[in-house]
Amino acid sequence: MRLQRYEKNPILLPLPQPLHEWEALNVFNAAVVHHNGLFHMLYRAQGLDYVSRLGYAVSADGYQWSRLDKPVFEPAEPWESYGVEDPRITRIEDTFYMCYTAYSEMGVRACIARSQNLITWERLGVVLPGEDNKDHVLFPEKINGRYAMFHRRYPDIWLAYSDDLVHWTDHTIVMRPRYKAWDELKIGAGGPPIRTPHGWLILYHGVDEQHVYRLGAALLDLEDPAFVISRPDEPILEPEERWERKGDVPNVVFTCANVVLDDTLYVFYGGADRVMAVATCSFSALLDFLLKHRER
Ligand code: M1P
Repeated sequence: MRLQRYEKNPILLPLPQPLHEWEALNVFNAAVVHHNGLFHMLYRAQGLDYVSRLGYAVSADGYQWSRLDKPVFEPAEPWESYGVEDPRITRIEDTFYMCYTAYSEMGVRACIARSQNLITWERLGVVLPGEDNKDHVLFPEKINGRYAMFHRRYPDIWLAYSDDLVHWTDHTIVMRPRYKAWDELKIGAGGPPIRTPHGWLILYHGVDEQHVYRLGAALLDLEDPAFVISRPDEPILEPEERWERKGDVPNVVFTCANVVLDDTLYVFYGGADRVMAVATCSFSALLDFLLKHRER
């Protein structure tokens, strides 16, 4: 099972123009949500200063995008001084929550902000204080009465629970890297988990000893997402195109966003830490593939 790339990828390129210095070098690893009939994207942008800021773009079809001239989210806290990175947006009831990585001389920190309109954001702060952490993403609904979130304590994907989205407890490992596989070195969650009748469908990235980033899929128990129902051996996307192999960091496909519309799964991903792209598949076909590879 492989994702099909959009034939006119990349969908977003750096803009080396005077008004866009902040996104002159790299635009990648975006969050995307579908809301009120439009796709909304918050993408990570770097200019020549290498500071990561978040830009906003909008699209009717997920392929053609229009963007704003200025970033909508920029470093503002001491722990964000080198940038705000890799947004993952989850809608819970009427609020959008953005998980993002803050980077500074202190290291990387897992942060959350919230918004009603995807443009103006209110920070909730660092949610896993005192530890290097990233690749966190919220579930779209509470599980057994509590908010749930994946996060990455190197090199594994972890699950944690919270009553208020700020204090997180009951940390459990969900998936570890696999010995001598495409995901042997480290792994991290992709976009928000997707509820299906058979379990939570998730996408994740995995890295091998040659530092090649690929994407995989898994199915987790609805009541206890620490229980893995299916994790096929094969990746669903790996670097092949020139703009996935060459960029700011070579051989990277990295996703923070998945959207399901009718039976199409749109996977938005960064190519080589330089451009944004999209690939799709039939959602029911991916679910069938996962169910055929059930582990127990
Ligand atoms: O350069 C590849 C990726 O490296 C980091 O991801 P991770 O620590 O999960 O492997 C991030 O900096 C990510 O943004 C980047 O795409």
